Amino acid sequence: MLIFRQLFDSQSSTYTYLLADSRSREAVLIDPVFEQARRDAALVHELGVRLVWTLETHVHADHVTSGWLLKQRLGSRVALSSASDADGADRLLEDGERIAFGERWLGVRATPGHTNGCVTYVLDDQSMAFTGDCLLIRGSGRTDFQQGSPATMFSSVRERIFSLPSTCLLYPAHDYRGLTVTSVEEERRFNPRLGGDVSVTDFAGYMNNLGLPHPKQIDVAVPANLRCGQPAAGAAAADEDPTWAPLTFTFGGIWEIQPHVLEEIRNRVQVVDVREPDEFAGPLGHIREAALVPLGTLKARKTELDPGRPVVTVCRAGARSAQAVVMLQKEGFSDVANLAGGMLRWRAEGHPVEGGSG
Ligand SMILES: N[C@@H](CCC(=O)N[C@@H](CS)C(=O)NCC(=O)O)C(=O)O
Ligand SMILES: [Fe+2]
Repeated sequence: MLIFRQLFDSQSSTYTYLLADSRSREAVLIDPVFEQARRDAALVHELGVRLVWTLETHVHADHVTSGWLLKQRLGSRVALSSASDADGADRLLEDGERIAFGERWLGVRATPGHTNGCVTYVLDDQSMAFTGDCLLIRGSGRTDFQQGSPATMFSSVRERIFSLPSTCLLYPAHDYRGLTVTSVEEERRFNPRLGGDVSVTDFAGYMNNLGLPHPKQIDVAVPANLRCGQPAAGAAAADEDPTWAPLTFTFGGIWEIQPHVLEEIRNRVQVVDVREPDEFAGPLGHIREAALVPLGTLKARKTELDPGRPVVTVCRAGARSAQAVVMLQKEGFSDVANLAGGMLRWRAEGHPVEGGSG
C-alpha cells in the first residue's frame, strides 16, 4: 500500500509530498522546504518510514530546498533533473528514469518551460503525478525568469501531462489560493491558460502579460538550490537544535523529553507540573520537587519560574503540558520541553514518584 501525505509551507505556499511504500517503509519527499526540515523529519519518524530520496521538481526561485539538510539528518539522497545545472546531487535524472522506493516507483517526465530542469514525477500506476511549477491548478508556473518559455511549457503540458490518463490526480508544487489537487480531465477542460481550445499563441500572450513582481527570495533561493540547499560557506548555522538535553521534535510542533532522559538530568531542570492540586496529590503522585502550577494559572505565575534554567512541563498524559510548552515559549522561555506521555508513562516506565499509590 502507498502512504501519502500532502504538506504545506505557508511562507512560500509550497506543497511537499511524502510517498512511502507501507511494506518496505521506504519513503521519498518531493520538494521539501528548508524551514520545514524539522517538521518533515518528525513525520518520517512518527510514520516509521525511512527517507531514501528527496526529489526536486526543479530549482526553485521562491524557497530553499531541505534536500541537503535532510541528507545530513536522515541520510536521504538528493535527486533532480540533469537539466537543472545543480551541483551536489546524488543523482541527476533523465527523462524516462525511475526512482524506486520499496516496491513502488516514480517515473521522471521532463516538463520544461518554467525552468529547463522542470520534471513531473508520475507514480508507477499513473494514478497521481507531481507537476511542480509546470501545471498548477487552473494555472501554470511563470515563464518570465530562470529559463522560462511559454512555447516550451505549452508543449510540456499538452504532450507530457495532458497525455496521462484522464483520472490521474495532479499535485502541483504551489497553490496560492488553498486548492490542493486536480486531475488531468479537469485541467484539460477548465485550465484557463492551457485547457480547451487555447493555442500556443494564446498561451504566450497570456504569459507575457502577467506582470508579476519577482519572488521575494529569488536572489537567495536560486543560488542555494543550485547547491541542493547546502548553506553557503560561512552562512549562519540554520535553525539549531536545543543542546540542553537530547529532545525529540513532534510533527505536532512540540519539543519532547523522554522519561529516562528527564530522570538523568533531573537536577539541571525545573519540573513544572500543570495539573490541578487534587491530581498532584492524587494516586499518580508527582515528580520529586516538581512545582505545582495548574495550566490555567501558568501565564500569571510565570515569574515564579527561573528564566535561566530549562523547564520540563508535566501533566497526566502529556496533552496539557504540551500546551504549557507553547505558552511558555510565547512568554519568552526558550529551553522548554514536554515530558512525553506525562505521569502515566513516567510511572509505567518505573521512574521514581513522590506521593501517590502503589
Ligand atoms: N509572491 C511570491 C511569488 C512566487 C512565484 O512567483 N512563484 C512562481 C513559482 S517559483 C510562480 O510560478 N508563480 C505563479 C503565480 O504566481 O501565478 C513570492 O514572492 O515568493
Ligand atoms: Fe518555481
